[in-house]
Amino acid sequence: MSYQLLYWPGLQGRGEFVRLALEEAGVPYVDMALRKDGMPKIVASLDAGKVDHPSFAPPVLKAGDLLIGQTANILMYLGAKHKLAPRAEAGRLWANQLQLTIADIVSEAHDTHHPISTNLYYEDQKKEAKARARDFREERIPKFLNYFESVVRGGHAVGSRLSYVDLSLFQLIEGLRYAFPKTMARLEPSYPKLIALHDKVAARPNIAAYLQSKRRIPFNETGIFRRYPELDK
Ligand SMILES: N[C@@H](CCC(=O)N[C@@H](CS)C(=O)NCC(=O)O)C(=O)O
Repeated sequence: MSYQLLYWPGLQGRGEFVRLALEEAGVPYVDMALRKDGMPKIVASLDAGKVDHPSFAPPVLKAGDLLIGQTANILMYLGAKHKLAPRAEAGRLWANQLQLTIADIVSEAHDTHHPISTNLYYEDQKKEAKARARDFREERIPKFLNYFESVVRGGHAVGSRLSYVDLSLFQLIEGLRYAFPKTMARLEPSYPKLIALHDKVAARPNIAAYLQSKRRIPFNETGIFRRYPELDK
């Protein structure tokens, strides 16, 4: 079975957390954003008139007859299928709990450039974005990263082997570095275990190959992690 990833074209966004799991697992998948007939399928996955389990927003994964939405939910599915999560209930729940916490900080990172409304341009909420980004840099990044640092044991976030949570923590660090380079340069020395985990993930053969490939869309200012120098200090 080949998976279909249904996600917006041209940006990493939340789709990237799913791509990393698919790439690490080494399973074939079709990135529907790259196909001519992709967009109608992406839009259909959100439409109750067209599919049984419509998602509110992408990413969505089509796996055979299953249509799965919500990043953490997709990763829970892939984790079980491709040995990217523990089998036992306690481990599965722990992985999901951490992934949902990653989703929380990802939403907050998004809100630094869209603090008032997703439907307004960044340029129309710049003043508020500055205030929001300041709080994110000074309070929220340290609070979340302190937490993640505290749960990394023996080089992994969940148990003693690689899980999809490690892949997502890698992506979180990458995204924060892109969007807030000065802040991260200052903060990173406080998070040696997270940075070691990030580096270990980057060096995994499938991930390293993926990062060098054209499939890895560069960060840009349409994604979640955006580099607006005025929001970093
Ligand atoms: N909680 C969802 C959030 C999904 C989400 O917000 N997707 C974005 C793209 S990254 C989107 O298309 N949002 C449209 C909207 O919220 O109206 C997840 O983690 O998958």
